[in-house]
Amino acid sequence: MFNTKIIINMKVYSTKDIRNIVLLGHSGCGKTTMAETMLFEAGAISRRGQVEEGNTVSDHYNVEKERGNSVFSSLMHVGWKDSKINIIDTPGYDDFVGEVVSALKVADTAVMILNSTQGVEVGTELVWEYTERFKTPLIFAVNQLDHEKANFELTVDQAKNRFGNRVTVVQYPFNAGVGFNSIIDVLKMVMYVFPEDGGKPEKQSIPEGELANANTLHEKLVETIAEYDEDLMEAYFETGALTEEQMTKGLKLSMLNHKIFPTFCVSSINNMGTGRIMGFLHDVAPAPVDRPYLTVSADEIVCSESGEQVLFFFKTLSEPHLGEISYFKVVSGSVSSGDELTNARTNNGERISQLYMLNGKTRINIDKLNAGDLGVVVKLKDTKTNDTLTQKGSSLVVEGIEFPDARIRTAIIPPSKKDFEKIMVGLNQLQKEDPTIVVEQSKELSQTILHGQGEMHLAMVKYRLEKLYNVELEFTEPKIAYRETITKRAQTSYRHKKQSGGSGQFAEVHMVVEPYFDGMAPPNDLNVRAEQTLDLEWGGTLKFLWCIVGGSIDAKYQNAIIKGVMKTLENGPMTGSYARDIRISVYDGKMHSVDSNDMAFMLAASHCVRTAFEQASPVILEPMYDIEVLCKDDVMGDIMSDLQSRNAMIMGVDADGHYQKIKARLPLRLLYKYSSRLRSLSQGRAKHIRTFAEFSKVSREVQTELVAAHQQDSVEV
Ligand SMILES: Nc1nc2c(ncn2[C@@H]2O[C@H](COP(=O)(O)OP(=O)(O)OP(=O)(O)O)[C@@H](O)[C@H]2O)c(=O)[nH]1
Ligand SMILES: [Mg+2]
Repeated sequence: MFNTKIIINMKVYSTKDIRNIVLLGHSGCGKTTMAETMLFEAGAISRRGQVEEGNTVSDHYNVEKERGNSVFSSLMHVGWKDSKINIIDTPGYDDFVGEVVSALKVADTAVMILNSTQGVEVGTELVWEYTERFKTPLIFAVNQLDHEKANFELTVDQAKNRFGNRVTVVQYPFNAGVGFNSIIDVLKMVMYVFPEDGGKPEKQSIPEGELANANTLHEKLVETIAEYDEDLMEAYFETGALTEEQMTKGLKLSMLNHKIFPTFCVSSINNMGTGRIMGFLHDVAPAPVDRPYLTVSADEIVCSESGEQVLFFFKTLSEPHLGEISYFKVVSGSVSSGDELTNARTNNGERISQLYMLNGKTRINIDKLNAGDLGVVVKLKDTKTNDTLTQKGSSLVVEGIEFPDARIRTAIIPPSKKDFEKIMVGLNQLQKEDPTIVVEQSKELSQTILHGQGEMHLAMVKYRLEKLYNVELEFTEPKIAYRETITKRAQTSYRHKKQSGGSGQFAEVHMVVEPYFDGMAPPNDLNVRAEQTLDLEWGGTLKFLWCIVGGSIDAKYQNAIIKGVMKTLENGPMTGSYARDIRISVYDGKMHSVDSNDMAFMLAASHCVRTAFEQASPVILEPMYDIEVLCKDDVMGDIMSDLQSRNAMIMGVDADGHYQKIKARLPLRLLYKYSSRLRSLSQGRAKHIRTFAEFSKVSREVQTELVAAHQQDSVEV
C-alpha cells in the first residue's frame, strides 16, 4: 500500500518569513498535482502521490478520490529556505467557488495555473475576476509543458489578450512538448536544465541561439518593472539596467497593485519548475505584512506579531469522529494553545484548546502561530466562517468574506417528518460551513428549495448529508412562481346572501376590473371618490378605486372589500399563483342594515373578482431569465442550437477575448439542470450566469397545460 510520508516540521515562523498562496485555475489544469510537487520539492513528503491514484495530500476526501478532482480547498504548508509557505489548493469547478473566495481572503499571492494545452479557460477567467476584485497579487504558472500539445506562446498570447500586458514573461520553455526539461529564465538570465525525474535543475548559460530572444524579454521585463515606480524609472534611465534588489522591490510593488502578473513555466507531473516558483515566493512575492486587513469600520489592521490578537475564521468543516474544524488566519498578534479569546459576533468566550497546522488531512500540533500564519483548531463552541476572535474588550472585527449569490435551485422531495428534521439539522450545519448554500422554505411554492452554485454543488450537499447525517435526500424539479393577470376590461357583480337561522349575511358588489399599468388614466365613466395603490408583496400592483355614488355601499366596508380582492389575488383563479397588475373599480352594490358585515363584503368581493377575472381574458405570466453563456468558439454552434430548441430569444453574441459571450432570454421553466446540459455540450468549457429579467405571458398551449395540471393537483389534494 502506497503511503505518502508526511515529514513533520513543527517550527514556529515569524511573520516576516510567512507566505500564503492559493492555487487557482480551471479544473484539471494541475493545481493538486502542483501542490503535491511543491510538498515533495520542499521535502514535506517523501513520495509524490497522483490524483488518479487518489493518494495526493490535497485530495484526501473519499469523494475527491472517487471523482478524481478537488471538491474542498485544502491547506498545506512547506518550509522553503527560511520561510514557511502555506499553500491552499482550490477546486477548479466553479460549483465550488465558495472555497476559492474564502481562500482568497487569506492568501497574499495567487498562483494561477494555466494548462498549456488549453490556454486560458473559462474557469481561469472566472477566478481571475475575483483576484482583480480583491487585488490579490497574482503570478501565472504555465503548466503541463511536457505535454505533446503544449503551446506556451499561444497560452501567453491568450492570457495577454484577456488580462492585458500585465502578463509578463519571466520564464519561457526551451523545449516544450515531449522531452521537455529546460526553462529559460529572463529575470535571472539563466537556463534551468532538469534531470529526467525533475527536482533540482542544473543552471546553464542561455544557449547562443536563444540569447537575442532572452535579452529582448529581459529588457521588456526590466522596463515593465521600472514603469510603475518613479525611483526605479530614474535608475533605469541613468544606468539602463536595474539591480536585482531594485527588480525585487519593483516586482513586489507592482504585484501589490495588480500591475504585473509574472509568468513562470512548469511541468508539475515531472516535478520541473515549482522550486523556482517557491524561490520567487520567498524572495519577491508579497507577504502578509504587505496586505493589511480592513475592519468592518474600515480601519486597517497591519499584520504584526506585536499587534493586538486578532484571528479571522475563513472556513469550517465537519469531519466524522472529529467534529468541526475551524480554519483561521492570525491577522495580527499571535496565538498559543490555551489562549482564551472572545468571539466578536457573540461576545462569548472561546478557548483555543490545541492549535494545529495542516498538511491535507494530517494535523500537526503546534504551540504557537504568529501573525500572518494559517492554522486550524477543533471543537470551538460557536465560531463560524467570517467570525473574528480577539481579546476581551477589543473592538476589532475583520470585514467578512462576501460569498457569491446562489445561481441554481432544486426542490427537496418531502421526506418523513423524522427525516425532515434530520435533513434540516444537516442542512443548517452544511450551510454554516458553506455559505454559498441557501435553504428556503417557500410558502408560495409549498416546497423546500435548495439554492447553490451548480448541480455538482447540490449533488455534493446531498452526498455529504447522506454520509454525515445518514439521511437520504431526493431532489425534484422546483415549482415555478407563476403570476396571473388579465388582458381586458370586464364588468361584473356578485351578491352574497346567506340565511341561516336568525341573522343572515348579505353583501352585493359591482366592479370593473382592468389590466393595470403605470400612468393609467382614471376611468372616464366612473366617479372616483377614493383610491389606493398597493404594491404587492409578490411584485406588481393592485390599484383600487372607490367609485360608489349615492351611498349604496357604506365606506366602512371598503377595507373588507380590499381584503376580499386580495384573497383572490393571493390564489389566482387559473393556477393558484399570485395575481398582479390589476385595477379594480367598485362602483355600485347593495347592503342590508342588519345582515351586512365585513365578512359578507369580503366574500362578495372575493367572488366578484374571481368571476370578473375569468371574463377578462386572464393570462399566466412566467419568470424570464437573462442568461450569459461564456464559451469557446468550437462549442458555440451546439450551445446556440440547444438554446434555440428551448425557444430562447437570442439577444446577441459578442466576442469576449477569445471567447464568445451569448446573451439570451428564456423561461426559468426551461433552465432546470441547464448547467449540467451546458457542461455536457461543451465538455466543461462553457459557463453561464443568469439573472431574473421580467415576467412574460406564456403561450396558449403552455397556459392550457398549466391550468390542467393545477386542476389535477387540486383534485388530488
Ligand atoms: N502531462 C501533464 N499532466 C499533468 C500535469 N499536471 C497535472 N497533470 C494531469 O492533469 C490532470 C488534472 O490534474 P489535477 O492536479 O487534478 O488538476 P486540478 O487543477 O487540481 O483539478 P481540479 O481539482 O478539478 O480543479 C491529472 O490527470 C494530472 O495527472 C503536467 O504538468 N503534465
Ligand atoms: Mg485539484
